[in-house]
Amino acid sequence: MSGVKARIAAELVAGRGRSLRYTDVDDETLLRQHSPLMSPLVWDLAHVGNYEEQWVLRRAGGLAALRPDIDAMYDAFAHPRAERPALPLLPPAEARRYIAGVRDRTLDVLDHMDLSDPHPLRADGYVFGLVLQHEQQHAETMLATLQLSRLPGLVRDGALPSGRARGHDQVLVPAGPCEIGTSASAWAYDNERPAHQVDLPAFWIDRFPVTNEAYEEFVEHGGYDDPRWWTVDGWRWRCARRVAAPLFWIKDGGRWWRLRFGRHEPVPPREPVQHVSWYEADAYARWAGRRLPTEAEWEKACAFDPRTGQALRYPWGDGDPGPRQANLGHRASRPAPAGAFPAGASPCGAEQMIGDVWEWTASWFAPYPGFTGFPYREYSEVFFGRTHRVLRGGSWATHPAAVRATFRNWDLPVRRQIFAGFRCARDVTRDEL
Ligand code: AVJ
Ligand code: FE
Repeated sequence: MSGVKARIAAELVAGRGRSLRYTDVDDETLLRQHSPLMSPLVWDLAHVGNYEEQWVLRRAGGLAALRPDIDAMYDAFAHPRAERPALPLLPPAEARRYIAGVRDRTLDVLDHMDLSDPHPLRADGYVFGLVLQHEQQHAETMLATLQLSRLPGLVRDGALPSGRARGHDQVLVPAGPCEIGTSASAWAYDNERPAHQVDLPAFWIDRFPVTNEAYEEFVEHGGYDDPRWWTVDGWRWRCARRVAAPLFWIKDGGRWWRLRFGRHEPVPPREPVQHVSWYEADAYARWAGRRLPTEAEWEKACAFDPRTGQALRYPWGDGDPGPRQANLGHRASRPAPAGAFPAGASPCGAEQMIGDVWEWTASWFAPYPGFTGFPYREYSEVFFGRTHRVLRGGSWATHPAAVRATFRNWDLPVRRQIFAGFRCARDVTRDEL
């Protein structure tokens, strides 16, 4: 096998390992809907296999359908999440057998595929990048389901570097044009394409994501009780849901605790805050006299290298993420404290842009100029508009294969079960110029 094929095979194995680990629980837990926001875990499990069957085996590999009868059941658009538990889903053992059978054939298709074939699904192994990123994205979704289920287990206590610096520190990103998105990255999604220039004025951005201790000040200073800090929609949401702190925070004995995979623990002051909605992130930023960065600002702070005028694949360069650069891939079931990854700093000095927590941006999820939907409209296109906000940078639960400086994630502004936090930005004032 070629180096590229060996890498694809290894990434496929890694993703499947996660899917199986996160579903290594009793059948009742797999079949139950732990939250109306999430699918039963067994739905995700068979869905990743069915996606792989449709894209790798049928469309790219030209094989006959194995289970066309279940396509509709695992089509995310045919059945909203709330309906999924009522479907005649494959029972766990059958789901595991089905996805293993698909995977055997996938490896066979890989073995025989000519990766220099110009067919858009086959060139550079695009279709394998598609399914392996898809499975990793669902692995993260499964972790969010497990966190919502409040079941113990699957919590990992892997070591993470400790933080060094204190918060509130901002770095300056100089004015000037910068390349946003990519046309070259072989496995980039349609929504990351094409590369285009954006000219931005100078701005300041936080060196670190906002920490729990900084966010707690907002909570304790009545940030949730003052409509001045909230947008109209945000205030309405906060009142209707009676939100007073991040999801999974509980006040007891005069201090804040958090629930993490079924365990209560004191809120760790130096970790980035997570489980906040876009509305909360936006309100905090206004309270702090700042704002959320736009996604172009975020990407420039993450990847623009003023020495070359080029954008890097990651803040530290083009090399794959290493353990000293970012907290990715579920090493531990939490973000690392602010300042834990000085080796992962971007050229402008921003840290922890990749990994730890997804970061909400000010931007709606919208197409780049020249966008073309590929390979299907339902991946990105149907979500464009003033409905979903863009998140960047990946979380501790994101696999390295499913994040890079140009990667765009999106969600509704009310969502809090994802591993999302934020950092703030602000304009450069006249006397700072
Ligand atoms: C990019 C995380 C918003 O989970 O809805 C999974 C990824 N698309 N299956 C999602 C996705 C199809 C998507 N997000
Ligand atoms: Fe999916």
